[in-house]
Amino acid sequence: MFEYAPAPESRDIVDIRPSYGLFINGEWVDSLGDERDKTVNPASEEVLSEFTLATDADVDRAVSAARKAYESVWGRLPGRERAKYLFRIARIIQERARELAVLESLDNGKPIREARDVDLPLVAAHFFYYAGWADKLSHAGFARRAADGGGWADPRPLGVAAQVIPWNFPLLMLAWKIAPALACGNTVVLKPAETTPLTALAFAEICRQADLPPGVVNIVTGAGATGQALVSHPDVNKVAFTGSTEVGRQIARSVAGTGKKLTLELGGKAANIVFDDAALDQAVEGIVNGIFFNQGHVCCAGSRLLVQESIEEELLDALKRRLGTLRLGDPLDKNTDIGAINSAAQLEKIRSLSEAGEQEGAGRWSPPCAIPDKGFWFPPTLFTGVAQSHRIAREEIFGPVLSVLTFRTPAEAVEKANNTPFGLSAGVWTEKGSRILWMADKLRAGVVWANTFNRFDPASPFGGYKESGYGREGGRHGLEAYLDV
Ligand code: TXE
Repeated sequence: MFEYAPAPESRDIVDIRPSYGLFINGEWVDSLGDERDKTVNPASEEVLSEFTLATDADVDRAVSAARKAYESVWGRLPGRERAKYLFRIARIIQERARELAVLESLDNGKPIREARDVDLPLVAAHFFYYAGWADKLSHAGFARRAADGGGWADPRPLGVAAQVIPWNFPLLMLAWKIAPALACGNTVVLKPAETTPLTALAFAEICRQADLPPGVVNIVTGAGATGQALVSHPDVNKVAFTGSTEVGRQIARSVAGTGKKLTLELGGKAANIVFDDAALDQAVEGIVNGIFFNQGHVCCAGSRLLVQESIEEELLDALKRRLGTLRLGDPLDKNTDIGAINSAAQLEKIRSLSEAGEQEGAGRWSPPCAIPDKGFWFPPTLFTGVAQSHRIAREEIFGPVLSVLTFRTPAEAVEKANNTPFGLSAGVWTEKGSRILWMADKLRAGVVWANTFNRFDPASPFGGYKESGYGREGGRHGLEAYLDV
């Protein structure tokens, strides 16, 4: 293990209230019920704040506020006016980026370096990107003269969007959902995850700072029951969900036949495929980034390494050396590579699937790694000799655990990569351009990265095949999910 001088970011720059209400119609309001929960810092188990578990009646108030704002203001505002608000929000996020990064790191457990250098720049970029679209929806191919000359196809917002987001990228998932919805003229009721409500609540304040008209964005906190009340509210026109495949299925069932539009971004079990001609040092960095970024709490994480048999030993040696340099610990320390697991429940899931890996006969390896006494932690872990039938090769672990499988030919790599109920992403490492194109064509994944991994851009559509969900977020395709024509 390497020795580092600690370089902690200051937590004094964030202002966390002891307790939060709901953000409805531009105001902080108390719940009509009295149920509350606590959000904790997963690195220390210290209580950060209390938040409200919104009731059905609270959700109803939020949806009514969103409806009123849609009918009276936002749905009628010219795109160039909506753009001004979105640009303003983007700039405020940039100005407050350091504070928001610390808040995210405290509530989620992610390393501050990642919150600061990845999450926050992408959050601002999404608002800038969709601000740029708001005044162009009547052009750029969205509005079209019908082919037979008989009329116009005109893009229209849907109305009220119900958005339910997970805990792995709390503020970034909020940006992915709110920015395109507002750009298209919809209003929003968003529910953050129960373990990470704080940046969504901070975003409510940003809406006030940006003078966003009341009711355009409403934030209701709560657990699954609040999410269920929100997505099944009869006055909602659009449902957008990111989370587990199981809850995605339930939501699809509850939305079926209601006329609501639905996009689902669910789990994954991505293959990161390394050929024998790949630049190995670069591939090792890509593998580490693919599975250990954000503790592996990433829907598109490269959780299955498919390595060409002839380089397995060499690659695993290099990978183990690299894993020995990863530093696990205080998420607010700028040196930290591996932060805390977001919750006790998620830690339990990672543990139990890892135990299943051992029981099924895979070889388990982790670098020497001191685990802090308090908080939820899991060391970077490799499983070798993994068979396709093993649970660790089939189920989403959503933690810092990599399952290593081998292949001989490109065709075998494709077959193994596609042998999963999921289809969100994949990575290919090779120096051969023709092979990259061939693989990208054959892989049943919404995103295929070549000689890189986990690279995001607001202009690129993101979403899955099969049980990874449907619909796309990001780019021009992300707008279509919030428009009727
Ligand atoms: O997800 P849930 P959990 C996967 C990952 C993880 C597993 C469980 O494998 O280990 O899911 O995580 C809200 N109606 N992903 O339990 O329950 C909930 O309050 C409406 C992949 O945290 O799906 C939260 O806001 N909403 C993933 C959100 O759904 C409901 C990200 C996600 O929680 C609801 C997260 C209901 N019936 C987990 N029940 C990804 N795709 O990135 C819960 N919620």
